[in-house]
Amino acid sequence: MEPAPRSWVDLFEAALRRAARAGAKGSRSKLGTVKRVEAARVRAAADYVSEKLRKVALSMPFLDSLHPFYRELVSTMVDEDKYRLCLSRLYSVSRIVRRIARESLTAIAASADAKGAAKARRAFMGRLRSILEDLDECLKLVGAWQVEIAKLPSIDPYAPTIVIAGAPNVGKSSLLRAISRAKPEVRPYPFTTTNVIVGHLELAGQRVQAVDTPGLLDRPLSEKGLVERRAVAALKHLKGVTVFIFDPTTTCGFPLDYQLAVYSSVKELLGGNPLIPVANKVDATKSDQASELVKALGAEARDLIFISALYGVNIDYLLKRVEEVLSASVSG
Ligand SMILES: Nc1nc2c(ncn2[C@@H]2O[C@H](COP(=O)(O)OP(=O)(O)OP(=O)(O)O)[C@@H](O)[C@H]2O)c(=O)[nH]1
Ligand SMILES: [Mg+2]
Repeated sequence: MEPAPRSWVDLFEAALRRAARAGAKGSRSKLGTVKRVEAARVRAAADYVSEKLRKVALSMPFLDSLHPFYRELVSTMVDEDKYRLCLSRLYSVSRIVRRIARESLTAIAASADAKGAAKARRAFMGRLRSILEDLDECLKLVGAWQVEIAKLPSIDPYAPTIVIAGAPNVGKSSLLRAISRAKPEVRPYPFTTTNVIVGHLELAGQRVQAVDTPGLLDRPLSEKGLVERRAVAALKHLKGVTVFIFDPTTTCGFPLDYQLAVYSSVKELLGGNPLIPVANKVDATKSDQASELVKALGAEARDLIFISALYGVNIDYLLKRVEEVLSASVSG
C-alpha cells in the first residue's frame, strides 16, 4: 500500500516544496523564462499531488475482488460505504488536480506579464489548497484503514485450515501455541484475542494452517461486535475442520450451559462442515465436570477429546483426528 499522507497539510506542504524546488531553476529576466518557471512550479505541485492520490487510491484493496473471508474481515475494520466513497474521491481529486493544473498552465502561457503569470500560479495553489482541505477527512480515514489492513493475518483461504473456536478464555490461543510455531497472547482473562491469528504446522507431511479466533459469545449474529465477527468470518469461509473448545472447569468464567449455546450456534454457522469438540484443561477438570459435559453432548460425546493445551496432554491424538478429518474432506 502507498502510505496515505497524514493530513491535507502534509500533502499540501510536500507539493509546495516540490513547486519551490522546480521554481529555483532559471533566471527571471525574460517573460518567457518567468512563464516557464511558473509553469514548472504548477506542474511539479500538480504531478506530485495527483500521482500521490492516485497511487494511494489504487494501492488499497478493492473490496469486490477480495475473497469473501477477507472481505468480511475488512468489513470489521472499515465502513464499506465510506471506504468506497473516500477511495473514489481520492481518485477523482487526482484527476481534478490535473485538470485545474492544465487550466492554470494555459493561463500562465497567456499572461501578458510576469505578474500575471505569478497570479495564475498562486490561483492554482489556492485552489489546490482548498481541494485538499476538503479531502482531509478521507485522507485521515484512509491512513487509519491502512494501519488496520496492514494487521490482517496472511491466511490462505484455499489451504486446509484448522479453525479454533469457542467461548472466551477457554484456551484457544493456548492450543494454537501447542500445535504451531505461532505465539498468540495467552492471558487468564477473557477477550485477549481480538483478531484472527494464524500458525502453521505439518500434518502427514502436509503444511496446514491453524487459525486462532476471538472468543464467541452467546448472542445472535446481528448483535455480534466487530471482534466476534472476525471469528465468524473464519468459521464461515475457511475450509477444513473446526476445533471447538469447551472448558468443563468453567474457570473461563462461562458456565457450561453458556458454552453449549455457543457450540450450537457454531454448528449452525458451519452448516455440516467438519467439527471436532474438544474439552480443554483436563489437568484441572473434576470427574463430575467431565461427565456433565459428556452427558450434555449426548451422542456427540463420542467424538469429544479431552486435552490440556497448557500441559500438552493428548495433543497428538487431537492432531491425528484432525488429520483424519482433513484427509476425509479432501477425498470426499
Ligand atoms: N489449567 C489449564 N489452564 C489452561 C489450559 N489451557 C489454557 N489455560 C489457561 O486458560 C487461560 C486462557 O487461555 P487462552 O489460551 O488465553 O484462552 P483463549 O480462549 O484464547 O481466550 P480469549 O482469547 O480471551 O478468548 C490462561 O490462563 C491459560 O493459561 C489447560 O490446558 N489447563
Ligand atoms: Mg485467545
